[in-house]
Amino acid sequence: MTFSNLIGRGAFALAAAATMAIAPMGAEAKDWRGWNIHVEDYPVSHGMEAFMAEVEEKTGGEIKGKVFHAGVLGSQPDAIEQLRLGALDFAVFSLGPMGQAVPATNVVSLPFIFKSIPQMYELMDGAGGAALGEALEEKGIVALGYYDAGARSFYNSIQPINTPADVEGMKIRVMNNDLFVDMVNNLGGNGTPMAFAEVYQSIKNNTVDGAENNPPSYESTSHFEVAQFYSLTQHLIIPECLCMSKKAFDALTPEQQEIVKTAGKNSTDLQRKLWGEREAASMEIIKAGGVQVNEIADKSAFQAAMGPVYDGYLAANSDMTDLVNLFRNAD
Ligand code: BDP
Repeated sequence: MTFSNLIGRGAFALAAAATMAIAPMGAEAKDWRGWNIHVEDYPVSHGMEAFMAEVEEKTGGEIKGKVFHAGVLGSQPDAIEQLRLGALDFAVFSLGPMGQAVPATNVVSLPFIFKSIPQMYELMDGAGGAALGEALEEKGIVALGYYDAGARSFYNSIQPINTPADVEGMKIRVMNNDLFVDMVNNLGGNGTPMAFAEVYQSIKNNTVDGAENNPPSYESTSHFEVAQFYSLTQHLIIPECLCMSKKAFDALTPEQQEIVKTAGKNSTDLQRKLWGEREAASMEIIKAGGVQVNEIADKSAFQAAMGPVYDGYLAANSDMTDLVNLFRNAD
């Protein structure tokens, strides 16, 4: 290589570097990473894929990305931190284990706080969701929409649960949040926090007697194969958040931000529709798999047992009183 050739290359490299430096912010192609705890064929997963596809298409490929399913990028508590730091760009999180990072979200982890799924939609699409959105944003998370995760009910390998007395002495896995430990303990059981990925094995080897979840998660994880009593207590309705890293969101142009918000809304609509279909399908699968399902027409004994959970929570978090009342007193 001659000397003048070398000079020529150097000048080219300098020119290229200068072009990159003056390119407008947000103009470089982005390559997003999305975190998901669920398997690929699941309403959350389809919602996330649709979100990414719409963002990719509408930005003409300026933003590309990949959804990593089945929790391969780690547990939810770790993923929340990564998202806040910008190491992950988007995710769908249950608001259940979000309380530690964003205390206001604990309001939806209070048992029986919502009266029904339609009421949950109304609150989350209105004042309730807006209040939680602000709290999330203060912690570096942008809520683009709230997905449906139905209602959670208890399942176990011992017996049907019809009254709180049936929970007596049972070791029940819960998501990582003291409120859920308190919830099970106030029913006379032993609430045991544990990562989602460990539950199947723990029920199988009797480390725990059961857990609690919505029909699609109970089915998609095969927990129903090892815990064949499903009792429809429906004690928790916990929405999920299609969340973006505020760091990643703030790095977008205003046009891109609009595209992302619209895609978030569209994917939420899609996920909610798919959720209803999957719930029905999951109930069929578990029944065909030998599960004994029992309805609980009168849930008042379970609700009454939750009084101390509310009292303890409000005593320790008096600053949350107005927020709890906003949800609790809604029609
Ligand atoms: C599922 C939620 C998921 C939770 C899981 C759990 O969709 O986000 O991680 O429950 O129980 O219903 O851990």
